[in-house]
Amino acid sequence: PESCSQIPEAWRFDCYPERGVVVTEEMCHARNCCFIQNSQAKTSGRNGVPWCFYTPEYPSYELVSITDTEIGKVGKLLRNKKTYYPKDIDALQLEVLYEEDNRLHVKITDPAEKRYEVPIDVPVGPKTASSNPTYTVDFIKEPFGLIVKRTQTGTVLLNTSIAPLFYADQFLQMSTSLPSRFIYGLGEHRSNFLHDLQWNTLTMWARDVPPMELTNLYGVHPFYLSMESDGMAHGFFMLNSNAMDVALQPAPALTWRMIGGILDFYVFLGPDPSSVIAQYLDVVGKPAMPIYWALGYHLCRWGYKSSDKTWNVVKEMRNYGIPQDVQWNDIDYMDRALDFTYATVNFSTLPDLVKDLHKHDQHYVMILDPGISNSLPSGSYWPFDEGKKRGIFINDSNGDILTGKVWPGLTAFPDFSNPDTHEWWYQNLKSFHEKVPFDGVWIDMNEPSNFFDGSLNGCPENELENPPYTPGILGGTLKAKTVCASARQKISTHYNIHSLYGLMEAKATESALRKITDKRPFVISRSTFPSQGKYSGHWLGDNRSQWKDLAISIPGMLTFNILGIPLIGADICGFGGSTTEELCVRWTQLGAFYPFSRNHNSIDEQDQEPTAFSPAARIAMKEVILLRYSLFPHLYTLFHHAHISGHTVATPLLFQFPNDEKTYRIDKQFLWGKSLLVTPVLEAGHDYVVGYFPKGLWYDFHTGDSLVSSGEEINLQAPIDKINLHLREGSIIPTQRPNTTLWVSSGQPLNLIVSLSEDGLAKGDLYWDDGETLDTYEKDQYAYIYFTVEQNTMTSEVLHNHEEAAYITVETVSFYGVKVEPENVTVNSQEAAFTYRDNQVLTVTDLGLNLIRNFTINWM
Ligand code: MIG
Repeated sequence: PESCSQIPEAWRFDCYPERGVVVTEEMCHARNCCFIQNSQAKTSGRNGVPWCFYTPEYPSYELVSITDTEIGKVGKLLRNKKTYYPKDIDALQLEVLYEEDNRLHVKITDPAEKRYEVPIDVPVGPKTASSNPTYTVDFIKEPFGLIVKRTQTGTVLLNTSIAPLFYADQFLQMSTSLPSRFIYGLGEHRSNFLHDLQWNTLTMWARDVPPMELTNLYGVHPFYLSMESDGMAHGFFMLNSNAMDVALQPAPALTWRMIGGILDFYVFLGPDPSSVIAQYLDVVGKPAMPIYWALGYHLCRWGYKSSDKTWNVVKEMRNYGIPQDVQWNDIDYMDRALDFTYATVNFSTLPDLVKDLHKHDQHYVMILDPGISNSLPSGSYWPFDEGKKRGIFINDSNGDILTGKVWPGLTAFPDFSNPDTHEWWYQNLKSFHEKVPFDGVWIDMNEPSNFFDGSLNGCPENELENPPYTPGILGGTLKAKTVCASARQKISTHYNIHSLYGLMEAKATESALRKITDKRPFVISRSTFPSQGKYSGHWLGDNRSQWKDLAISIPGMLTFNILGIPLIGADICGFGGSTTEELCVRWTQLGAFYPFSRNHNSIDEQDQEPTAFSPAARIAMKEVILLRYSLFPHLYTLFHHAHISGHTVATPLLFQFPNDEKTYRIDKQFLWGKSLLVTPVLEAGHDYVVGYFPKGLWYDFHTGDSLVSSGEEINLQAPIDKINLHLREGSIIPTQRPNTTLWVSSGQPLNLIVSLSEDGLAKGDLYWDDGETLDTYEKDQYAYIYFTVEQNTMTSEVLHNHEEAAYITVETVSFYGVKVEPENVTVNSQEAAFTYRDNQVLTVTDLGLNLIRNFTINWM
């Protein structure tokens, strides 16, 4: 019809999203859609303007009733024309829940038959509607649509009426307009921090593959943050774990396309970006408080051929005085790649190595893969024998244990959706811990990864393996490099819970470690799902030793921070390929500011530990790791705020400057918390770096020199041994004299760094506890100190006291931006020693102030 051509290209919603087909007019008309061919060829991932798109009057659901409930509305939706996918669910129930002033929850379900729902704990909403919602919800009857607006501004945050709603057994589709082109989140993908809306489809289905653009990767996070045009922000979370596409188009608009489950989503109203994240994490769970040494420097590689080789690396690090908290081993340590074993010949000294690490206040983490060998003589491998007996493995659709293949050869996969599996996993970990007293666990290959597609015997032909629509999954099928979709697990088919494998394994590992060590568990997982931050951190997977991988690690790190997994980093110096000395120095400088800082390398690549390079490179690396260690009190405090308030640790600039649109694309710089700006060198051969400084006063962290920005790019010197760090005006950062382990370092005196605002104000804080006891905040076993400066007076106020802080003293305080040289400085009214430099830095020294007592410092 003529109306087709009137639909602007950007607003054409794809009626034929199937991959690998060239749509013809005939095929399109069979779906009753508009067909307009354009020059762009349709290819996977980036489709271009669709040739086949919905007509404005395309049949959808009709809202036939809507009534008020205590907490919102309940409605009934009916469809009277079939879609082109089988098993439409013709009658749906709509529930609109006004849960909080800043949180709307909507659920669309099949009232006739219970469908699969994601088994993560979300808050049970209140019984009554929030009293002052910041949103309004309007309903369009026919075709059904939902419009959510921000009351204050009238901005439309969600409008599902722009394309038809689908709700078939294996195809659910909902589109919405977006208020701007600024959208973030939607992991896990390799992309810039700001997503591209140019016909960009992000597919989600957990997958083991070295990160590349436009493919589904290890984790699945159907959450986005969107900036509105006035600096306000909102978030949207689709609580669904089935394979899906999220199609972005320049309208701007977004389409969710899922192959199962229900429509269950939340809108978070912020209105600032940090509040959006906190509200999201109220639903899925805030991140765990890490054990202190998790924030140290970690060394790992695939290909340490023996425990002695591993041990030598540790010894060399010690000899050079390079900080190291944790040594890791990859699968090399295992006997024939079998979980819960160690190679008796090459790794015979492993238990001694671990004891030696402990003696030096260092820690040990080893890898575990989910695949459990199923082909050893019966009676010789407890994990399989016992697992089989207890029925804890994933079964194929016939009910037999599914056979896959991973490093140990043919394997079975534990079904972590079964509580019995958690008990079995714990018993395995516990008995291994008796032999090798490891401190944390690295869980890899948990997409789950399988060297076969499906299983040794392939997969059956059925509607789970070959759904009517398959999202743009790498490999084209659900079973690609994983287990069969129709495999059976305790709570559902693998089809539904595939992307939860890493989450469930992390949960089992976390709870096992709690029982074994009675300390905060340290778990790093490759595959992740919303709520993961409660149980583990994550690393960005198999990157390469290339400059572009260095740069792209920042958006990865920022994205996981907004997804509630702040314990995140990339393999420092790169995993695959061979690094160069310059790249590795620059990567160590950036990596010193990853919340999770680990150098990791692939097998057969050249060594890349800091000890493997020239003295100059080694010293540059040592310096920046020491810098990280000196910032530990601040970093630890940031994790505390992440844990209790859902803040980010590594923060996108736009979070602090939402009214400065220039920050919306920035992902080559980032903040720690609210005020420490990191501007790393990301290119080869550069001894300078251009960074953007939002309007205001900034200070060079190292020198205290001030810099006034009008909101501009500034060219900074960056010789090979320097990382640029700037402190925003108005903050106070606790630092500490560093040492080679955090155990020693975290007992050292503090040096507070104060950056005065134009009006001479500043504030900051410190959270302090013993670093490893579970739930110290919840159990009141912590100290919390608040620092402020006004009118030339700094006050340290102990808001919550605990003896742990009694071991710490404040030794020096440096004030940046003291405009007039003081004549006199007093500490608790007593005269004190100080120095003043002509770059306006006042340093008060020899303080020896106990952290558990309030104090004041005044200058005149
Ligand atoms: O198939 O354990 O991402 O960090 O070194 C490769 C060996 C399996 C993939 C992980 C990588 C690890 C490697 N593993």
